[in-house]
Amino acid sequence: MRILFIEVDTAREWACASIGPAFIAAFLRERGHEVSLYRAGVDATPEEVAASVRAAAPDLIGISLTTRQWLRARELVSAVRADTDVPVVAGGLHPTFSPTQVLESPGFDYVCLGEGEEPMLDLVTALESGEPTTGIDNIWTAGGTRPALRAPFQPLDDMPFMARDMLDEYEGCVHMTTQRGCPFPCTYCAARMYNELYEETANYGRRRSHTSVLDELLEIQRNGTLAYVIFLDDTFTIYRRWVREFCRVYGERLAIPFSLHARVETVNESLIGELASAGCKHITYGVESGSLRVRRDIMQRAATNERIKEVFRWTQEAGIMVTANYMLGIPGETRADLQQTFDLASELQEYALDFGYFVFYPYPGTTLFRHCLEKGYLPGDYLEREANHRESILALPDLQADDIAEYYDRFTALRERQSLERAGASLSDAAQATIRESVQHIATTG
Ligand code: B12
Ligand code: SF4
Repeated sequence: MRILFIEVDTAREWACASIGPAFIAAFLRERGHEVSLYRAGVDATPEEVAASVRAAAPDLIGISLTTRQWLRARELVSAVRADTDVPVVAGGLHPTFSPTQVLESPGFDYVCLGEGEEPMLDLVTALESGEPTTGIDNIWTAGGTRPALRAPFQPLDDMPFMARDMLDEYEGCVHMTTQRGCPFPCTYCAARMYNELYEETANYGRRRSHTSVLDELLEIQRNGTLAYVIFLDDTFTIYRRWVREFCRVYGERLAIPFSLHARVETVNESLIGELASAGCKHITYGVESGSLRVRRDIMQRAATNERIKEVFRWTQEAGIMVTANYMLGIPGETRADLQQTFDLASELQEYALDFGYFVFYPYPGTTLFRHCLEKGYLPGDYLEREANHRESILALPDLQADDIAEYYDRFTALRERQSLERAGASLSDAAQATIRESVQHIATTG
């Protein structure tokens, strides 16, 4: 069967396409199906997308969605289905946690809840053989009832390597996942909601063996260029024993520069040293708030500011670049908390190469989404509003939208100052203006 995945771009600067379809494509191709990707760039009109899909002549259309992609996807699918009868199946975080919203929209025939490889194979097999598509675990048919869930795929080593042509990678800069799931309880996080989804079946958290990870990377190296590895795992540094052994084998056999995401609680000075020796060049840490109260009591992240500073210092001393991420406008936060976040960010500038700052958006399924719904913080038309990290959609009792906007601007100015300082005062006024403009661009697209 011929399956076409549509990637719904919502910004120009995201280099890679969604990861889920690359796994599903590999899984389906192993079983003889044809899978391709059509990337709906930000400038493509619904009519152009519909025409491209028609030209590809698929038997089934797949679409992977985060909440950010939802509104544009809804428009595109509606246009595509006005033009063709080919069924559409949506999967990913947004359809998993807002399935009825997706299934009630014109053109969506199926939603896949949770992991998609095996359900998608069953759906494709049923469609191909003309069998009914009802009763497939994880696949919710429009007009039908919520399906049962099958247990997550085990062991991950048996999963084929991602189909890299589906990712739009270039120049040997590759994306890798070594695990699925994150054991931490952050209340704003959509990724961890898979743990709850799968609570009744089996543990969602699984990790590949070192051999499997190395084999994939060595295969990429044999077939082309391997210049840089981006580990996408939510928290690469969980299970220190796994990480230590990884550093040993990766350092010996590859030592290609790589980056990863970590939490300050999961690392210590010696582990950071081992990561540096293996080739780690960049770590992104979530700081999120400068207020311990907000982090501990609202976000369920208990690390102290002292711990954060210590880990940033160790990382910098090991020669690894650090990026810090912050959040503004969390329910329960006050202006004084925002000031503490800004103060901590200013202090951490000494160690952090760069930072990201995001206005809180309540993702469906998360603890904080449910809290916002119960407390009436969400506007009545929230389903029709774009999910962005620039301005708050919430009506919060302790914080005005203006406060959040003011601090957002202060973060933008801090980042601009930092870029200018790093670029050096020796640059011309015109060059400095260009840097200011690009920083502004990043700040207004996040
Ligand atoms: C890599 C990544 C990216 C990449 C690629 C995006 C992607 N969706 O893969 C890039 C850099 C583009 C990106 C960007 C953003 N991201 Co991001 N990203 C991730 C990250 C860290 C890992 C994704 C991953 O590796 N998944 C591994 C695969 C195996 O899992 P999966 O994606 O869930 O796919 C499986 C199933 O969902 C299902 N499935 C998925 N698609 C489909 C489609 C079909 C047809 C079927 C049947 C099944 C199916 O099958 C897959 C295989 O089992 C996740 C965190 C996470 N763990 O999910 C955040 C995450 C997806 N990102 C998030 C966010 C918020 C963003 C941004 C808005 C960031 C920003 N501040 O601007 C943008 C928006 C994305 C966009 N395109 O518009 C949120 C999404 C929350 C939500 N409910 O929407 C997440 C969950 C982070 C979080 N902690 O909350 N991101
Ligand atoms: S550590 Fe990251 S991925 Fe894990 S629950 Fe917290 S925010 Fe989500």
